[in-house]
Amino acid sequence: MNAATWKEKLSAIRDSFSVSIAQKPAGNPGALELHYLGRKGELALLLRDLKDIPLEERKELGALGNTAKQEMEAKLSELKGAAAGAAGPAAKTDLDLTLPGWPFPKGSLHPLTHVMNRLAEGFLKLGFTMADGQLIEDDYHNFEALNFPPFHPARDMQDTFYVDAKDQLGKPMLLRTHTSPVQIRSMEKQDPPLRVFHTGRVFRSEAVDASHSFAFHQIEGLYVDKGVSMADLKWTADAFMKDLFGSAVKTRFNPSYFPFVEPGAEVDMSCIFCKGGANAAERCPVCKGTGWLELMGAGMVHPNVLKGCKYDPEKWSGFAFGGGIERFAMLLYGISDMRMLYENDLRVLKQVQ
Ligand code: FA5
Repeated sequence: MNAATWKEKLSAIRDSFSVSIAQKPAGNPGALELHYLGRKGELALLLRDLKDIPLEERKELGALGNTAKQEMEAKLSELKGAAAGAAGPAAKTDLDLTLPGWPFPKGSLHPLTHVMNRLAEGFLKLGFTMADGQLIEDDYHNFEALNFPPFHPARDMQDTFYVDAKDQLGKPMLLRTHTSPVQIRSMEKQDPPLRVFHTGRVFRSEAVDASHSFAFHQIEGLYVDKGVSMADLKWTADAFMKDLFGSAVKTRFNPSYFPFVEPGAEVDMSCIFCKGGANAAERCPVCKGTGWLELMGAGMVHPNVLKGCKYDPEKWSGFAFGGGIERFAMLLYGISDMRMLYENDLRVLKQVQ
């Protein structure tokens, strides 16, 4: 090949490269690069032909070839930049990773759930296990097995919702009025000794006011073993109150009546607001100046209840207690009206998290 032919070939390659670049502004720059500048590309092969050209002409042609190569490389890198820009937001984007995160409101547990979880933690620590119960009960488990015979006046203490279904004895089923049926169901399921607690919803046909609801929550505890006494009940009630309200609180027992315990008691706790009356300059509105708050019912399991569950009362004894969760929540969070716990007003819920 002579120098003139070589120059013509170089000029043809440059022209065809210019046409290709113009036709594919955002095309595949890699393919063009390979076609013209690759090891077996058109320009590379032409440059290799220089070896056949006489030395004195070769220098000039070599310089022309190198200039053409540099121009092509410059055009190709321009094309690569344009292709990257067209590839989308990853290459060119408005995303600003330094901006703060999108505000996402975090949910939290309802105060009643929170209190039930705290109680559960406390009783699990004392060696109690969590027992199951059911919201729709039969007359036997809610009343009769708990020593409330039919027409017993104590039934009047718990105004009952009946549902449109009958139990195996043909008696109407009901919404449980307290968590005490869990005592019976636990003893039916398990031989003594046993130590269980349960938290859950109960229902009474009552007018709603600041301290009463028709659906509320209770905790129930039951411990049956050999030689269990009132002293064990007093220690457990005291430990339970201290765990929830702090080690400074005191507990006291007042005689009371529930058909399923004998003796029965109301458990009072020293008022956490006026510190048991000690700090009350005026009459405390929460404990009404008495220095004590009534918190739970409790007592030693009645022998009739043990017998009904096939536990021998000569061999086994036990204590049981039950209290209202709403009452605990109101005291813990300083809520004066129980209805606030059911309205789900965020202004209240956010204060008691
Ligand atoms: C009982 O329900 C017994 N089962 C407690 C018990 C268990 C006694 C084991 C002995 C042994 P009482 O009816 O007092 O007892 O209710 C217990 C608690 O439930 C009350 O102290 C109160 O805090 C709460 N309570 C009762 N009625 C309502 C109501 N209408 N609304 C909200 N809380 C209530």
